Amino acid sequence: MAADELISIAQAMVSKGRGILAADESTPTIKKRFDSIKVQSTEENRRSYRSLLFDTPRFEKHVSGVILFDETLRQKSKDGTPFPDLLTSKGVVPGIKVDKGAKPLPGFPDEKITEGLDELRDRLKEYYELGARFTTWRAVITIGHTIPTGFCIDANAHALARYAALSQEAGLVPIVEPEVLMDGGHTIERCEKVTEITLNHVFFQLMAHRVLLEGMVLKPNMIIAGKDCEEQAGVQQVAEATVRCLRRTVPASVPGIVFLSGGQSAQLATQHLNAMNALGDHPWELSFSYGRALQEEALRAWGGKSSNLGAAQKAFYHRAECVGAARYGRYTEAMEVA
Ligand code: 5MM
Repeated sequence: MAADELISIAQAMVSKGRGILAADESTPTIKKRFDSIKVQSTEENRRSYRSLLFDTPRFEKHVSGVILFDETLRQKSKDGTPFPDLLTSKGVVPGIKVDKGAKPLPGFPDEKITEGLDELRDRLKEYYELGARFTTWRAVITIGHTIPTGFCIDANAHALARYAALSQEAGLVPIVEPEVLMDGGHTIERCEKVTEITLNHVFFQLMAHRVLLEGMVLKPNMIIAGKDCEEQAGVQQVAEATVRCLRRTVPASVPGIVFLSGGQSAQLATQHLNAMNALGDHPWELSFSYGRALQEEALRAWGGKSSNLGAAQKAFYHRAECVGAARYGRYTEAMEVA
């Protein structure tokens, strides 16, 4: 695959004012989301819900790409259009989650390693044929008293780099997602230190595996205190710490950084991104790849009822518009009530 094709896909994914919708919940995760609104997780309900999102009028104004799960990549809209074709026709790049989930790392209690490298080359070939143009692989780093260990960080960084190199070989832009979890009572300072070490290891491995940095996108966590920490930092502190950490670790050749929301509320995830972009010029685009923060309001408005489709699309569009404004540092609280 020519490098210029990878570079132009990566640039489209982080184009100005837009970001990525993470709709790649695996079957157990989407079940949890549906349980929260008391909707059964059947294949048809999952298809209808994703169809609602992808059919939202003008959502492509704020969304540059959508991450799909294997099942969704093979599903169709009501008129029979395969979802990847529908998204492509709207100028939205379809992507696919290719990892097989984070599993216990043997010998390292409470730590995880993401699996899925076996047969990946064959799966990538099929995903490209089905219309995907980018991939994601999520690694999970947990903070505790004696963790993360250097071994766990290294093992995950190595797997991320193997995956990224294989994706580029198949003509697919890899989103490299090392997530330092918000779970726990750790301080914002600890999150910053662990994220800095993690990103350093990840970029060391990416370079060692000869991954084209201009043809990839990074999806990290923001620098934020653990959920159970009593001292939660303000929006400005989170923005400054996150940008500082990224400046120390992410080469300027990477075209864009798309944050995960990681359990933050929709509004807070919007405020944090806005504050980072308001800080001024950065070497990379600072964008979003939110799952829960983009979907939670729409999911609640939908509640599994087709009669609520319009309300759900309105809620989804509104959040996409707010986060789209945050891409320029132009989001205001007034947009929440507008
Ligand atoms: C961290 O999760 C990713 C971003 O979503 P949030 O913005 O809600 O944090 C998300 O893309 C995640 O990778 C998918 O939902 C798949 O997760 P599972 O746990 O099903 O592999």
